[in-house]
Amino acid sequence: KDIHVQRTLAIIKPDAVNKAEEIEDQVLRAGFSILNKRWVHLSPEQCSEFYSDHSSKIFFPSLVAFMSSGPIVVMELAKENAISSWRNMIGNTNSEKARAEQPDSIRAKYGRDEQCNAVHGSDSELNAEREIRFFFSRSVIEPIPIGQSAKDYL
Ligand code: DGI
Repeated sequence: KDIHVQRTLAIIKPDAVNKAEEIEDQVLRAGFSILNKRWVHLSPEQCSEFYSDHSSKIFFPSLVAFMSSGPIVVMELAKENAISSWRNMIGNTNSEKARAEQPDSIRAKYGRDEQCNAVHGSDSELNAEREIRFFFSRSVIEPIPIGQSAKDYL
């Protein structure tokens, strides 16, 4: 049988960092390895770069403002079929729809709507590679030391 270990990028967004430990527990219980983890607070410019695929969307300015509004937890995850596995575990982009169709999903439990939806997951191998590189192979984003809790930082 073909076992394909993949890597993906997960983000706990500003609206859910107060539940970071709870969410990380679920990540580990689902069988993911956390290869890398950082707390960061992105500038609006960095958020615009991260979401550049969405720059023409009507919601882009609002998305950038939200994602730069506070600290986030960024994790590089590994598992068999990590990309689809994590996307399936987080549920629909719209948290209300996630609650209707997949009540045990992360967005159903921790998200509010289609913008404040608690978590991010890469949607392809190409994007996973780009996103992992964005956070873990540059020094321009100042890290908040791992181990510092959200409430110490906020
Ligand atoms: O890959 P996803 O995060 O599930 O969804 P996506 O790539 O279509 O959109 C990226 C993010 O942009 C999403 O997590 C939240 C935000 N977004 C998507 N659709 C809307 C939106 N934000 C607002 N305000 N309105 C939308 O319709």
